[in-house]
Amino acid sequence: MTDAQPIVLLLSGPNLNLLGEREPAVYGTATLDDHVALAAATAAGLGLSVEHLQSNHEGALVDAVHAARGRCAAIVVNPGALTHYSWALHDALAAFEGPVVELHLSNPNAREEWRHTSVVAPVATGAIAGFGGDGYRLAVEAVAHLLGPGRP
Ligand code: CA2
Repeated sequence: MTDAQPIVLLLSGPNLNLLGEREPAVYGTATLDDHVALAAATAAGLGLSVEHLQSNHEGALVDAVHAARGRCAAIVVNPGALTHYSWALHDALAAFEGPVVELHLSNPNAREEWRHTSVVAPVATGAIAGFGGDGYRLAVEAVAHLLGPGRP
């Protein structure tokens, strides 16, 4: 019998369910399902599994972070616009014991001024931004490196 694979919780914030339908010039033509499939395939190749939740509700994302404590090995989070103002998500992520990778399709620092602040960044292990859908692969690879060879 093999040990269960460590779980990477992938969280997607508000409006990311609309990917592929609008704003292709900024966010590309792939859907969120496409991105989740890439993350899951990357994880499988690295001996990890992915659980995904998309929500347009801040509290649902906070609840998911709480439920990940002691259960998931790492979190990859694209908080959407919550990135820029959700101190509730900041506090929840601060209480998570494993690595946290902040992920963005676009590069918020190259966009409007209000996107330059991330309240998630101070509680993230690191961030991947501006690589489009490839970021989902990069984020899972970063998690695998962070968990290391003797990962949980
Ligand atoms: O670049 C990213 O991944 C963002 O997290 C996307 C957020 C934005 O508020 C952040 O500043 C950067 C917005 C996600 C909304 O996605 C849409 C997709 C299609 C149509 C409309 C919105």
